[in-house]
Amino acid sequence: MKRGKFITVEGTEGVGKTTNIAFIRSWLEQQQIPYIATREPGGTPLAEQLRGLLLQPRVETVNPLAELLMVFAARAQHLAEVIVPALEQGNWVLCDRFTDATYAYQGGGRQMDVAAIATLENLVQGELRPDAVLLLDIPVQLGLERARGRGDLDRFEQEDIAFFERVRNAYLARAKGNAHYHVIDASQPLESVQKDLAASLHQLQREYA
Ligand code: Z5A
Repeated sequence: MKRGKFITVEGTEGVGKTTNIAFIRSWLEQQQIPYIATREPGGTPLAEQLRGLLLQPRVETVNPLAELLMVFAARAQHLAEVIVPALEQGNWVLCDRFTDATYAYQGGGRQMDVAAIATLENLVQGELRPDAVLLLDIPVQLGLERARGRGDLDRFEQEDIAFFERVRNAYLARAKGNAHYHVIDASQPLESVQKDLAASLHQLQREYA
């Protein structure tokens, strides 16, 4: 059986991931492509518990290495239980964030050693990498204005603007010259964002055929 495509959706705060993932799902359904939609951190009961621990605001300072290891612990479980079996059964996997988020948030935002992230990536994923990264990009200030209209802030959302500038720069640096990244201008009106997303999805579908 032909392995499915592994597509991830990435971006900083307020880029519209949730809104646009709903659009991608309806596109996949229209094309009658079998798929599963999942998210990181999370995607299994254990990984969702780890997500809760990671996002919960707390008084105790969270050690960046502890945070990084929790992200990859959740990922190992998610890969074994959900992502790899789904791909092997021929499904496309649509994942809300994956390891590019680790390079952006822990590498860029927390300024952790990128080589340590790469070591864990190889250990946890082997050779598995996304076939396409749909990176929704938006100026940080605009994204924060959109996101902060939503109410209570999680532990990451409480970071300052410099943190999110580093996150955005890390994403854009990874995307540069890398053909499997599709950088989409998410500051456009939603209709234009979704037109660009559909163009990327059609390209992927052609490559898969
Ligand atoms: N994290 C990490 O540190 N390391 C890792 O390896 C991984 C994750 C995997 C949880 O992520 C946190 O985990 C994340 C990094 C960390 N940090 N945070 N925070 P998450 O993905 O669950 O959380 P999120 O970033 O808040 O995602 P979200 O809920 O999908 O939010 P969103 O991208 O902002 O999407 P939205 O709710 O669809 O859009 C926000 C608002 O903008 C909403 O009112 C929309 O109606 C509006 N919107 C959307 N598009 C438009 C356009 N085009 N025009 C105008 N308004 C728009």
